[in-house]
Amino acid sequence: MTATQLVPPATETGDAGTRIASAEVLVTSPGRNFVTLRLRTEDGVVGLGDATVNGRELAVASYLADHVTPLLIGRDAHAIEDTWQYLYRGAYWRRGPITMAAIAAVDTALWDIKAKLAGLPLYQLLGGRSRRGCLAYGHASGADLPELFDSVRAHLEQGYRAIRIQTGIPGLGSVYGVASSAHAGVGGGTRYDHEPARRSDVPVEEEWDTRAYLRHAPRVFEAVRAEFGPDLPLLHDAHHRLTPIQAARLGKSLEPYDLFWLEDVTPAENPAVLRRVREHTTTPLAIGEVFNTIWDYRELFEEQLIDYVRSPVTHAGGITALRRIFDYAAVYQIKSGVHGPTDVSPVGLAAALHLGIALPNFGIQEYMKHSAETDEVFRPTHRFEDGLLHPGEQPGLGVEYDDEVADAHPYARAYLPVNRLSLDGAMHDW
Ligand code: CS2
Ligand code: MG
Repeated sequence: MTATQLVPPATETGDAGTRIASAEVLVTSPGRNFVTLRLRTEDGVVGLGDATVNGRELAVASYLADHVTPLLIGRDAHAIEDTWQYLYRGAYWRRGPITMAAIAAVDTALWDIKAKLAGLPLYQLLGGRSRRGCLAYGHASGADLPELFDSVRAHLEQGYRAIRIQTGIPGLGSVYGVASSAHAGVGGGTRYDHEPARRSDVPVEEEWDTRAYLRHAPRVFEAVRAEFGPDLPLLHDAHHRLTPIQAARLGKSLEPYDLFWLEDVTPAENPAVLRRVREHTTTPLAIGEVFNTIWDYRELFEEQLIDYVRSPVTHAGGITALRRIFDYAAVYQIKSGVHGPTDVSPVGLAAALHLGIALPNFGIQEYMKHSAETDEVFRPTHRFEDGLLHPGEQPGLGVEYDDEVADAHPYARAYLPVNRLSLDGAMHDW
């Protein structure tokens, strides 16, 4: 090849056996909906990627099946970076959750294949192990303090070493992130899985009152510290519901209770407002579960306005893109805090764990535990021991998709809830 020739396209490189021979978009609903991309090379090596966007699943399935999978056939499965750029720059319509989840699925599946071809667990290709395991946090919640305390105790018994705290608010009905009393525990019949978009024709309507919340939150943390002592790392999610000045007040009022982080205090569209919050409080801030690209973080990193990055592999363009985000974050002493509710599939969680165990600036991993039905479909091999998550030693991601079990759980339309103000019923952020 002469110096003026273009790089050969990925369809002309690689051994014949490593070219992509098939690309399937798989939708299943073992209790909740998941979208998975499965790539297979000519030699029969299989890679999986998670493309689930909660409550909008079929949009990603169509983006992949109608516009992306036809482009993958014949490409060299080894050309991960070129394929990423081809799908991102090539589409012209960049960014956004649907596009980035689709690219993430392709990227993750290609890393799975590359690691299987190398005969290594994926984390070995990302630099190898940097720690014994990934510190996980679980979700404790309760309609009131006694229920919340029971839920915290149940999590401690399960070995969690860091716990997110959400509670009901006096005077309000159902509130996001709070399990009903029958489901406040974890494990077995009492597992907490409030987050899934509920199967219904219209979203459930929840109720909100910011003043009541701002009054109640510090009381809850005061009570939890009094009951469980000063050591336990505690987290809290404000779910994008506050104005900057309300967020500043919340951060300040929670300072005595030494939070590990306060998450998503303001809406994601205008991240620079966190300057205002930062001026007023030393409570550590986390954001990013609905961000999609490295550019969304630029001001936040360069001005050190946050402490933890919440993007998951699934919604930020895959392992390739998230690794770049974390490297950029490391320049500013900012750590990972990867999103891991049950709507991130076991494939997305496995990808996060392989990345997390290798990362120099790993912080914490959210871990809600998938249902037994979900694990029957995906057969994950990661382990949770003594509060730490381990990606396992299987070549690749360590996840296998069981078609027979998956097909027994067909897609069912489901929606995330919406949120209305108690005062006048106006729509509010949820
Ligand atoms: C939540 C999520 O885990 C979290 O921090 O904010 O459960 C979020 O509500 C869902 O993933 C939405 O799909
Ligand atoms: Mg959150």
